[in-house]
Amino acid sequence: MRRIFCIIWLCIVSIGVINAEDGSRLWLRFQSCNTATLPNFTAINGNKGSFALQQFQEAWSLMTGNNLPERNLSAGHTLLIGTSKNREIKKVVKAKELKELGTEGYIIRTVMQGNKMVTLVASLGEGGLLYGVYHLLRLIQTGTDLLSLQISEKPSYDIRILNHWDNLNGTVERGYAGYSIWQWDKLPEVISPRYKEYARANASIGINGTVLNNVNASPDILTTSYLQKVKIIADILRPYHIKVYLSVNFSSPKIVGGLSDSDPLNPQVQKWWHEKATEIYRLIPDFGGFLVKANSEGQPGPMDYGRTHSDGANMLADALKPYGGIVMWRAFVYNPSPEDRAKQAYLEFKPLDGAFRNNVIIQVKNGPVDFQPREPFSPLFGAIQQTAIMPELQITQEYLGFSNHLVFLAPQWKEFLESDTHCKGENSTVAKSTDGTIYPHTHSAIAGVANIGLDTNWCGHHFAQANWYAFGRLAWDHTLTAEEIATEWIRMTFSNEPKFEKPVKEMMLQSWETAVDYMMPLGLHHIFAWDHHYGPEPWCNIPGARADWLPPYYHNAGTDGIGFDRTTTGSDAVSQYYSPLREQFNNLESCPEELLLWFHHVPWNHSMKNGRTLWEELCYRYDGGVQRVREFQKIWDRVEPFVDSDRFRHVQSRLRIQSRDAVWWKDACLLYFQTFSKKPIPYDIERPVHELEELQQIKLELKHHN
Ligand code: BDP
Repeated sequence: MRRIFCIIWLCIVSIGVINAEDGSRLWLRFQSCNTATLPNFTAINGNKGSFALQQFQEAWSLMTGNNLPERNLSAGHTLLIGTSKNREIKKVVKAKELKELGTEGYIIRTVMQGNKMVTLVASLGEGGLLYGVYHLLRLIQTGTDLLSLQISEKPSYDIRILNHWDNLNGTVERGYAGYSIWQWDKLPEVISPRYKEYARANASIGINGTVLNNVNASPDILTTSYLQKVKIIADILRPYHIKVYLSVNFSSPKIVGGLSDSDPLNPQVQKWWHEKATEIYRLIPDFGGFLVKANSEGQPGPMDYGRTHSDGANMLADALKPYGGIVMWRAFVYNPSPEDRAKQAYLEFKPLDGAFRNNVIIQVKNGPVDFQPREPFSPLFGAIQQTAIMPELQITQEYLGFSNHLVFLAPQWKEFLESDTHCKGENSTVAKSTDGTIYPHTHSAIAGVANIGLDTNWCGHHFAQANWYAFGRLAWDHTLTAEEIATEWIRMTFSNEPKFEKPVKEMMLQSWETAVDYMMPLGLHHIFAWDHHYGPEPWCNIPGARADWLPPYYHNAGTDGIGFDRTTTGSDAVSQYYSPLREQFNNLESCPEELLLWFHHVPWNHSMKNGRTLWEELCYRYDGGVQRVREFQKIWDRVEPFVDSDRFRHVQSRLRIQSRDAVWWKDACLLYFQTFSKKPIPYDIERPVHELEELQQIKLELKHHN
């Protein structure tokens, strides 16, 4: 009776606040007015003092107003949460089963014991238990029937890590959700409540590591006073099974340590790193390790001293080794040279395959150039065999409309993870070549550049939360489909109402291809405005600037056609791929049209598979992108009855911006490329509403850009 009263009361309260949803609770709203979807648990039991059990109780009391009574298995339906050491668990689950799933894996099962019903969450370790509890809570939140559960899970990747590009002064490089959540100036004394909320959100999706600071790293992070602040954060994240890592500046021994250089072969330098590692581990015994951007975009590195990437990485790896730490060494390298930028990382790293210690992982962006709206996968995937290699995805939308555009990235990441590298014949996907299936290494890992800031809703755009969510879910299980992930997220973040879920899901699933179409269809890339990467500037030509930082380098538009010739007669980037991919990409007819202008310089009159000329197809793609954003606006307006008014209005106004931006992209690109193609824009598509000259005058002052 009391429970029913509480639920009614909670419903009244939540209806009262339904207009005041601010997105701060992410997908962990635990708001349940619908008693029908709540399981009929009557008691809870498990390891004494278990953190996972506490987490369940917290969520349960948000949903029902009460904690579940803790008592031994009794009549009714007991929830049992325990590790393999728990007596009750031992009765139902074989130790071998749990062992096979490792310390992060878990089993969720509903069984009958006599007349007692038991739903159990079991794992070898506390980490797995926590993940199991969040899985169960997800099932409850999404309205799943718990009566016949038979779940066993273990993660695809060992290390599932966020990379914050957060600077120590509180700004966030390529961050579009306000200032950094790490309030360095207030630490170690003042502890923001956000740290704990952050930890819980990450734990709920299986993220188990975080790099706190920008890859363009300030050496200050390794000073003792900063390390003491880092320790506080690590202490807060620890119960949530999240390890802290740091980006380090390769010149730290010289800058922080006062040494004469930072040469990795200098014994003084090696000693400095060893001592630094000892200091760090004294403060943070489970410290994860270092992330390093070296000899890339002006950052210092071993090559400053005539050494190699492996000399640099191995020196750091040796310092961390005694404590179990790892080095994530980035392969994002390119120089102003006549060589195609897309080829450079491979040229630099492929010869070093096998030269790295086994606690080094090479971190490679999904595409060979940068985080463009669409790229082929980097040819390093599959090609590096003796050294572990980890994908780096970009959650923050640096190249996809910041926090103004609704772009759900799971489809992009799925396309990447499922790309077949052919490194060991057919079905050698990127996922399998990095998760330990094809090349077993000591560690497997995947990183995502975070989109989190101090904004109330964490990510700027309410729908950008879905990308944080999707990254965690895919890192945990890369076989999940984008649709499954969207379903879970929509149900927990907004509503289980099918009239909301269905259209919104369709919109999310189309949103990435839509953005590709209104920005850079058919393999176009990097035609952004100089530096801030928001709007279109395919014409951008700054005298004296590095060619590979300018759009014409990538699109090569001329009266003869458009696109980057990376075939065997061009830059020959195709040859960095395994057969039969290299032949497929090399041939104009077999190259996937989505990547056509990435690999080929194509005449305007080239006939596409649907019979249109390339020029016409380009026009239809841009226009299609614009039209679909307009559809998104309609979809969103129609679901208004199912959304609280704050989030409704917020998303509605962002879609208006996106719609205007899509037209801006279309007009800018088509009018500019038309100066080369000299062909009319097909008459059945929308006419440009801007003048090219007008668009060329736009110079955005973007306040979030650092
Ligand atoms: C580019 C970003 C730049 C980053 C760099 C990197 O524009 O801000 O520092 O990548 O990943 O995409 O190191």
